[in-house]
Amino acid sequence: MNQVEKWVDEVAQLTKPDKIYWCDGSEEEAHKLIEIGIKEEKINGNPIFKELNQTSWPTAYYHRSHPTDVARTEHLTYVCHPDRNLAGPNNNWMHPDDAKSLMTKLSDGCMKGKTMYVLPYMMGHPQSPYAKACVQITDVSYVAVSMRIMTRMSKTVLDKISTDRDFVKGLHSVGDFDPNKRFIMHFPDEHLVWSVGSGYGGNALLGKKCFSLRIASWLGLKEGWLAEHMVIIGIEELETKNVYYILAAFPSACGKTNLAMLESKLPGYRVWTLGDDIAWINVGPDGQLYAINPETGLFGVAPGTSMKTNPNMMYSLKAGKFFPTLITNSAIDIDKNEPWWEGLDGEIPKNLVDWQGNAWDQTKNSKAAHPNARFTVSIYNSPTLSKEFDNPKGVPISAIIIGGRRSDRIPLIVEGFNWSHGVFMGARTGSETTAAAIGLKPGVRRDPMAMLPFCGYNMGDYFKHWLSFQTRTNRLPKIFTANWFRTDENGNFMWPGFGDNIRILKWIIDRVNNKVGAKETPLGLIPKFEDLNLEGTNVTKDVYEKLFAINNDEWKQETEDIEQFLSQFDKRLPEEFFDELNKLKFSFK
Ligand code: GTP
Ligand code: SPV
Ligand code: MN
Repeated sequence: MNQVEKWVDEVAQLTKPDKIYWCDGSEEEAHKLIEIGIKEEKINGNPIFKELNQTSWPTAYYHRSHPTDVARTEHLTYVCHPDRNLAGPNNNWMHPDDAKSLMTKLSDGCMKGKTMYVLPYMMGHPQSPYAKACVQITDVSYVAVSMRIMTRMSKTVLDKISTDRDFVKGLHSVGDFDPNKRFIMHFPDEHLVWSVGSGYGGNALLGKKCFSLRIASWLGLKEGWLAEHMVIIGIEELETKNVYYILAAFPSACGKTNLAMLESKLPGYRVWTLGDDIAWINVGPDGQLYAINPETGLFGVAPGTSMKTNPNMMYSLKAGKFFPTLITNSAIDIDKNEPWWEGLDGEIPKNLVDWQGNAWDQTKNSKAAHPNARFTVSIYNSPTLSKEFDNPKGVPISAIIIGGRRSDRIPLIVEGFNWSHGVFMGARTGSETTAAAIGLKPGVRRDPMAMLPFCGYNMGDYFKHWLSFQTRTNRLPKIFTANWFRTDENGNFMWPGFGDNIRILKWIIDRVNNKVGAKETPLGLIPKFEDLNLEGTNVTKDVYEKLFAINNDEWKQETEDIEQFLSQFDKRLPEEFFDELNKLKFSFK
């Protein structure tokens, strides 16, 4: 028995499945799994999959998750380092021994009567020096099919493991969906994720947030690289044919997927997609930062997605190329057998069932689709896919944007003075919480680099790790902070956003190329009105002033909030941050 077989055998002894099925990731197999999901497996009495209209939505299948299981559950997510301080105040912690015995109890016999699927997959291109071999075990076809879309799943990974030896383990069971028996446990030193009780997204597709961010960030700390919650895009200047690669971190449901597939509103520019959620970043041989996207799929928020906001995504969803595309927890137009969500183009269909399967009554003012309804679609379906997507070396990075969702006080775009100031700007970023996680208090929370729920170790050490790149190379990209979400007195967004975000990306490229100057503020450098191309928008000089306004009282309060947040990292906080905090305090009194 090789080491994978040994591990699978151990897990089977504990979980006691009826059958064990080794997946090969083929299209034929995906058809078979969908069939099983339609005819055999059930959640809450409902079949796992329902076929949608194959004429208007070719290859699309519908999935309804358990009603208590519709988003990540941060309060049930633990990072189990042997030492609590390594996990830090940013993580729930349990001692690995205690976590193991709890999970062993919850997993005993949890696959009785079910099939155990074994999924061998790579995160990253198999030829990439940065890629990692992984095996996930699961007991639901939805996860097996989703992983085929999201990762490079293939039996050849098993050969790689038998020579490389090192592989990342993901053990997943939906259990009985009881929220009281739901845990997502990470064992960073063992390269193991163990998740029971949830079949949803980031809780269940263990190659995604659990491995590629929580465990990978820990590997990155030890090995000198970064695993980040970031978009990777290429911006092509059509005249010169130059492509500038940019990374952008925004918290969950704050615009990454939309930015990744941006349809430029400025002639002369085109955006190429490389990733919409996760970037692994290494210092390349030439000293530049290089990024790869370890995933191959897009697990995106459906509500708000339309031909108006994200036409490239609508094409991808209906492309009918890579099999299959999954739609989870949207509403269904029962006359057409098509998925529907708030914000989709066209009239609201007359006969809708909501995401829980009940006839939808529009007068009741409830949402038909769950606000965190999502689609799972192959990135290879995307008309904007960059030709560098499969480049094992990744792409060289010119700029990093870190953002959040703030209705007030945060300017549209700000450039950091230098790397360490930029890192501080990223670390102090806050964002209003969204439906992407269950049980979060509404309002603003600090979310450094959009990594608060995903950093697999103490964030004090994480900040130092970011700063340490200054000592490794002098070719670091510029860092910017962005906020597309500032509102006016009536609560309306002042910035048009979506395809118009290219106007900000253009300014960033102009800054990278030293083509334009900038205005200095206590927060960093902002664009001069005349350097932004705002032709065809409603953004007047007056709106520009409001988008970039820095109000003393708001910032005095913001600074206090930042200090309070950072103080919990105590002695682990880098020196540089105290200097930056003092500068803020001095500026806003
Ligand atoms: P995760 O998949 O959870 O990591 O989310 P994400 O960061 O990829 O967010 P996504 O692009 O799916 O956008 C989430 C929500 O933000 C949707 O409701 C979008 O319509 C909205 N949104 C995205 N970009 C913009 C923008 O530029 N302006 C405004 N006003 N809203 C936006
Ligand atoms: C997020 O919440 O940031 C997502 C969705 O991308 S999930 O896979 O559930 O984490
Ligand atoms: Mn995300």
